[in-house]
Amino acid sequence: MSYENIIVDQPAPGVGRVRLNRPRALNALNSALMDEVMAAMAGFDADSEIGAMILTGDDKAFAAGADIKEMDGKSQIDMLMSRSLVDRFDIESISKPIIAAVSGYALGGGCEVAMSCDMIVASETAVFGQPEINLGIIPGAGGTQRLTRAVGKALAMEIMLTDRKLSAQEALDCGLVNRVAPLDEYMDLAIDISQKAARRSQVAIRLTKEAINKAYETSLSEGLALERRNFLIAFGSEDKAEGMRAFIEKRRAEWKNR
Ligand code: DAK
Repeated sequence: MSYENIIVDQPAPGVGRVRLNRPRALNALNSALMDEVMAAMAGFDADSEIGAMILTGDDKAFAAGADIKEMDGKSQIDMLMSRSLVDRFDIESISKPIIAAVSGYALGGGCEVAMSCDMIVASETAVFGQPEINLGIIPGAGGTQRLTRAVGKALAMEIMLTDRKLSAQEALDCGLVNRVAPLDEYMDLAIDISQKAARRSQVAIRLTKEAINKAYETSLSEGLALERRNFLIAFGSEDKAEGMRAFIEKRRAEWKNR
């Protein structure tokens, strides 16, 4: 499939990568781009050769937010009736791990998309923020919820009420990102982390991701019940038999993803 707003490749065995490619607009997220991102990710999700995905931009910008020029002139009803950024980036529908590799600006919807991913690897130049307040709107793709859960109320308030930006190091210190690396190394690090997940049993990976995400959605007892259910599903898999046999025989497991 050919795309106009993204570049899709496989930088390492088992790893699919989607690069946002509107550099002149700092990868602002317009409707066409978001539809392409989701189509590419759904393709990787359905591809048995792919075990994990990277979503990235370029060195200057992961994404500077939803496309303000596209939103300008749209009415409330236009936004209601069209599929929004939130609908378009339906992260819940992707079962494989997604690593956001962030360099430069991750602002507004860009920050929200990165936070929707399962892990974030940042370059030292990354800048995170939710500057919607400058436009007279509020974050609408999860910022008030995901950022607050990640960094806590005090810092979330400062970021969203005063347009306080976070450097990569600050984002690391407050738990928003997993890792920070120099600009010329962050992508290799994201690929390395992706491969570590891609090499595992995809049955166990999928069940683990579902259970961790549930921790944000539910009470402890419901979360524990889902974990137990997923544990038992994993316990019945061919990969469980192989994983335990390989340990006992002191060899590397060969996953069937069954
Ligand atoms: N949209 C459109 N174009 C953008 C853009 C954006 N978000 N950000 C940058 N650009 C464009 C600029 O207009 C400029 O294009 P030309 O004028 O050259 O044609 C080009 O990218 C380069 O930008 P600058 O010249 O401004 O570059 P600088 O290095 O000077 O500044 C900057 C970089 C990132 C500080 C600045 O560009 C900036 O402040 N950008 C806007 C950041 C922002 O406000 N982001 C939040 C957008 S609002 C929804 C859910 C969620 C959302 C919407 C709806 N629903 C549920 C319906 C999300 C909303 C948002 O994200």
